[in-house]
Amino acid sequence: MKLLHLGDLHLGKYLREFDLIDDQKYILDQILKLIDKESVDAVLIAGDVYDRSNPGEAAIRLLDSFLSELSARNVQTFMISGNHDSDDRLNYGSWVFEKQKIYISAVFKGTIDHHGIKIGDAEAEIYLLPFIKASQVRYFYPEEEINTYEDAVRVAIEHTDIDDSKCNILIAHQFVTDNGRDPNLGGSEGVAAQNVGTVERISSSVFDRFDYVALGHIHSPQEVGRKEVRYSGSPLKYSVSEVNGKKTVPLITIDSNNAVSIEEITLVPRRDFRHITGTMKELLAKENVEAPDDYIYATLTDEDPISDVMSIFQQTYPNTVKIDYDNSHTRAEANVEIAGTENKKTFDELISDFYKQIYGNDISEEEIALMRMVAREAGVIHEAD
Ligand SMILES: [Mn+2]
Repeated sequence: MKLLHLGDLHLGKYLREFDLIDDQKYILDQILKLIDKESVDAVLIAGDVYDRSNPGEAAIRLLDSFLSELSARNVQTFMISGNHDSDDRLNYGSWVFEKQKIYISAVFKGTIDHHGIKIGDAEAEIYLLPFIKASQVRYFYPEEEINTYEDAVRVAIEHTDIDDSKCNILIAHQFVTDNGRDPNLGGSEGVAAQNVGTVERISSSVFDRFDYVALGHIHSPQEVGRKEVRYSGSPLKYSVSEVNGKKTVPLITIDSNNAVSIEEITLVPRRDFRHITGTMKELLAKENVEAPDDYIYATLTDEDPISDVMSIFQQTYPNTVKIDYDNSHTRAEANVEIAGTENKKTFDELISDFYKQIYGNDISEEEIALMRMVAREAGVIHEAD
């Protein structure tokens, strides 16, 4: 039996001003081709199906056609909601869809929904745990001590009847750590690691009873704690910070002895999202331009800012997403910023230090007065500073 693990589709997402719906359609078509090629029996979708709780028509149509294509192939679908989805909207029609072997769990009802799947000699039980918070589980079990998301998931598992002799597969959408070690964020999750409270972190060990855990929430593909507990990652790069990553999708095979094996398959997008670095002249030189339809993040090493640089770039690379500079000025600024945050120095002290670092001698009274005036005009400091 073969299962394909997907997550964080974020249908309807924009990359800055660029609507990604055509790229999403393309990648779902690639996934359907992969399903045909590998004779996949079931697809697991681990939440954040849509980018927003109130998805647009194009996103709804895209999910509709993807599910229809799966159903037409007799591929079973198991889908949960993530933190970006509206539970009730995603749950719409779910009991009707079950007749087509499309299983959706978007609303937590006290125990974890599960469905058996048997293909040839291989059998598995698929558990669907939608994104839950501590309060949602506390509501069902007021007598239990539930303070953290980990408590919530543990209690939900404890109250669900699980036959350990079977091959048990869980689909979940949570922030899962390996013994306190955070997963590597893609950057487009809508959560910053420093904002994730200890309350929300869940240790991968709560999933020890499961033979495979199909996770959603983190957009970089990776395992957490052991290779059978895994984030599929998003199928496309959804953030500038993901330009250097690669998108893969886990294909899980379960044999007749219930043994699980995992293969990571690379996804090739219609347009990649790439980071290029150099002077504008180098980057836009004909011989250096390749795949001009790709999404581009350009870092310019030119010493002076170039006016209207975005429109110049977009004549060659129409899908330029971001342009920044890496030159002596930006590096100096970065140094000042670091010094400033570390020591909370005054403006005068920062400028004096910086001056000394660059020129090797102290800044004069006249020069510092000039710097103060410029900084005030630029809005960096105010009269009171
Ligand atoms: Mn997500």
